[in-house]
Order: sequence, then C-alpha cells, then structure tokens
Amino acid sequence: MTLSTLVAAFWAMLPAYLPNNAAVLFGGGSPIDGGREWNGKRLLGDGKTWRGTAAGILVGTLTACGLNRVAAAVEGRTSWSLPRFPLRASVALAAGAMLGDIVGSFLKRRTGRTRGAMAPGLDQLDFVAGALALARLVAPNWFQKTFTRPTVAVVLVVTPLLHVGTNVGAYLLGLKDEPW
Ligand code: CTP
Ligand code: MG
Ligand code: K
Repeated sequence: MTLSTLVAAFWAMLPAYLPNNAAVLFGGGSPIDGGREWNGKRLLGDGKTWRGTAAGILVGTLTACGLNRVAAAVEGRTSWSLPRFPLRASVALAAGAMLGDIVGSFLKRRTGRTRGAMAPGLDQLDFVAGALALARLVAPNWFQKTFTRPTVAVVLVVTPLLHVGTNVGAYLLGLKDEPW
C-alpha cells in the first residue's frame, strides 16, 4: 500500500466520516422512531435523532464541497491524486453514512442491545457500508473510479482505527457518553 492510496482513501471517505461527529455535536431532540417499539424493543432508540441526522448529512455534503475547493487550489502542486466529489456522490456518502448508522442501531435493538451498548464491528463499519452502498447506487461510475479495490481495502482497515480513536477522544472531552 502506498501513502498515496492511504491519502486518497481518507480523502474520499471524509464526507462519510464527519457526519458521525456532527451528529454527536448537534444531535438531540426528537428521536426518529418517535419512541415506537417493535416486539417490546425500541425501533432505533433515543440515539438516532432527526437533528443529528440532518446535521450529519449537511456537514458531510459541505465537507465534500470544501474538499473540492482544496483539491482545485492545490492542483498541479501535489503528486497525490485527490478525489473530487460530484454533488450526488457528496450527498450519497453523507446520507449513506447516516443511514448505515441507523440500520446499525436497528440491528442492535433487535439483538437486545440498548442505546449506547457496544457492538464491535457493527459500530465501526455500519456507516462505511451505508456510505459505500449508497454512493455505488447513485453514482456508479464515480464510485468505480474512486473506490478501487485497494482503496476499499484501506478504508475497511483504517476506518475502525479512526472510529475508535475519535470516539475515545469525544468521550474524554465529555461530548459522548461512551468511548465507542
Ligand atoms: N446522534 C444523533 N442522530 C444520529 C446519530 C447520532 O442524534 N442519527 C447522536 C446521539 O446523541 C447519539 C450520539 O450522536 O447518542 C452518538 O451516536 P451513536 O454512538 O451512533 O449512538 P448511541 O447513542 O450509541 O446509540 P446506538 O446504540 O443506537 O448506536
Ligand atoms: Mg454508540
Ligand atoms: K453507531
């Protein structure tokens, strides 16, 4: 793996990474499931809110717009190939990340885990799966070009490490209730 692949993978995933942090910072208020239960368990739980989801999608999309400007500004002055984000890919990465996280919570509730309970693997990769799946669906050509196999492999290894790292940081700063 080259440093260039690592940089490109991280860059391409930033619009999917930042929504999680935005949801933690701006989340709260009405839960998406409106308190509803299914088989005696919450559908999603109080940790998935409208405000957090909207903030996540907005921040992720704006991140992609910002990265496009940075890439344009450093064009020709770096040997790194920095992916650009068409609008539909930007929205898909951000919304897909939020959707994947929501599906993850849905699965956690079905398996009896209450809000905030740990689900190793799922917690670190649900949003990646959602982001990649939605981007592939709505921007297939862009996806194929941007997420080559080595890039996806790097994403699957690096994301859990980054996720654990940022969550421990958010916990230590008092922004998050659990360090995962
Ligand atoms: N959050 C939100 N809306 C979302 C996602 C997250 O408001 N769509 C906020 C909530 O305040 C949530 C926090 O971000 O508690 C941390 O997110 P996460 O770890 O995904 O939620 P948990 O509270 O751990 O709940 P779950 O067990 O369902 O993952
Ligand atoms: Mg959690
Ligand atoms: K989660």
